[in-house]
Amino acid sequence: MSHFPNGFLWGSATAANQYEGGWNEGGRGPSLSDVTTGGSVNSPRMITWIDKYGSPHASPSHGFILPEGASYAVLEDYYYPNHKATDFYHHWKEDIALFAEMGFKVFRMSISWSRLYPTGMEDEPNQEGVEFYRQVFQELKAHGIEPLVTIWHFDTPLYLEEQKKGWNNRELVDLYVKFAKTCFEEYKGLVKYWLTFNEINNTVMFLDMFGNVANDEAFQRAYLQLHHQFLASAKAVKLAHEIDPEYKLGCMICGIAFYPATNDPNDILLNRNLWEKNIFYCSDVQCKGEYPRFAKRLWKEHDVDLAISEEDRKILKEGTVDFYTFSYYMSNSITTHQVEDKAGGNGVEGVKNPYLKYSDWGWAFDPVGLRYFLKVIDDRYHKPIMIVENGLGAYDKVEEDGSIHDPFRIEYYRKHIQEMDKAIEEGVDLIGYTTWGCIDLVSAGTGEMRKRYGFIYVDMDDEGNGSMARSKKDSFYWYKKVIVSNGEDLA
Ligand code: P53
Repeated sequence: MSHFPNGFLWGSATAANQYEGGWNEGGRGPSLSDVTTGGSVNSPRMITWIDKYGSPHASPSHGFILPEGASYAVLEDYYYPNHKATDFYHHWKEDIALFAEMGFKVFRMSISWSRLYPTGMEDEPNQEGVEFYRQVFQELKAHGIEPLVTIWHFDTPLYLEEQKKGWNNRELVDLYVKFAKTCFEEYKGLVKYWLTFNEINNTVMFLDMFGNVANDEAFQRAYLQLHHQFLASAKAVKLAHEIDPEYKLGCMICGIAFYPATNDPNDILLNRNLWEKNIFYCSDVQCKGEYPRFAKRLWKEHDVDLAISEEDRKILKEGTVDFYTFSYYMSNSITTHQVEDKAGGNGVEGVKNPYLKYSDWGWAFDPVGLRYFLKVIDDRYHKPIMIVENGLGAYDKVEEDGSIHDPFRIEYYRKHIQEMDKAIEEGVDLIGYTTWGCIDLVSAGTGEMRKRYGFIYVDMDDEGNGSMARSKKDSFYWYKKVIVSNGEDLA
C-alpha cells in the first residue's frame, strides 16, 4: 500500500524561457536568456554584448556584469537556443493534450515577464501576451489540469537588466509587483497556485561555486538583490491574498541536500553553516517573515550592509507564503579537507560521495537525500510541501521504429517516488510532485538540448535543427500508470 493522499497533485514542470520560444512574437520583449548562447558540461554559456565603441563580445554568463556604456546584443555568429526553445508558443494545444493523456493533475509553467511587459516599464500590459496565457490556462482547465504558475523563472526583461541594473535596483520591486498584479487580476478563477521566484536561493548559493571565489562586493550585491526579491515576493503575496483569498502562494528553493563528507566536527559545522546560507536563509524570510538570527553571521563574513528599514521588516512580515516548494536533483558532499576526487558539474560542490552514482552531467543520484530534505523542511516550517522539480538530464536514443527506451529515467523516478512515499508515511505533509521537464526543453545550466528530461521527446538538436515533432518515450506510459494508480503502481 502506498501512502499518497487522495487528491495528490501529480504532474510536471516547465519554464517559459526554456520551453516557450516565440521570443520576438506576439509583442514580446527580449530577456536575458535571449542573449545567452548554448554551452555544454565543459564549456560555459556566453552572454553576448557590444561595448561602447560598437565591438562585439561574448563572456561567460556566470557572474557577468555588463560594463558601463555597453549593451546586450543578439550577434550573428551565435546560436541562441532559448529563442525557439521547444516552441510551446505554437504547440501548446497539442502538448497539453499529451499532458492530459498522461493524466496530469497539475502543470507547472512560468509566465514570461517580457511577454506581458516587453520592457518592464509600460503602464499597461501587452494584451496579446495576456491572451496567450489565458487560452493556455483555459485549455488546462478544460482537461482538468490545475496550473501552478511561477511568476519569475530567471527572466527579467532585458531592458531592466540593461537600463536599471536588474535586481540591484530597488525600483525592480514595484515593477515586479505591477507585473504580478496583472497576473493575479487577469487569471483570477483560472489559477490557484503561484510561486513568486524560482530557486531564489541560487543568487547566493552559486556565487562562489563553479571554481569562482566571490569577493565581498559580489556578496554585497547578491544579498541586496535577494533583499529586493524578498520584498517583491512579500508584497506580491499580500496583494494576491487581497485579490483572491483562495490564492495559494509558495516560495521555491533550489533544494540541494548538503552532507558532511567526514565526521570531523569541523565538517559537521561547515555543513550546518551551508544549510543556513544556501537553504534556510531564503526560506526563513519567506516562510517566517523575518531574517533568521544567523543572517548576522553571513553578512559579517562578507561585510554586507543591507540597511533594512522598519518598513521593510513590516513588508516581509505581512507577506509570508502559504506553502513550501523546492526542486531536488542531488546532494552535495562538502569538507574542510583537501580532496583528490572532486565532484564536478553545474550546481555541484565538493567531494565525490562513494555511496552514490553520478549522471553524465556530474549530478549525484540520491533518492534518500530527497526524503532527508523533506523531513528537514517539514520539521522547520510546518507548511504543506510540493516538490516542483525533480528529474534526470540524460541522452536519449531514437530507435529505427521511432521508439525511445529510457529505463534509466524510469528508475530515477521510481526510486524518488518510493522515498516520497516513505516521507509521507513518516508524517511529512507532501501535497504534490511535478517532475522537471515533462517534455524536452533547453537546459538552464548548459543551454543544451541533448541534456533531456522529458517523457515526451522533441525533435530538435543543439544547433537548432529539427522538426519539433513530439513523440512518447517509454517513461510516458510508465508515468501515466503511476498517476492513475496514485503512486501505487511503480513497476
Ligand atoms: P539544467 C543548477 C542546480 C540545480 C538546479 O537544470 C538548477 C540549476 C541551474 O542549472 O536549476 C533548476 O537545465 C531550474 C530549471 C533547470 C533545472 O534545474 O541545468 O529551476 O530551470 O532547467 C535543471 O539541467
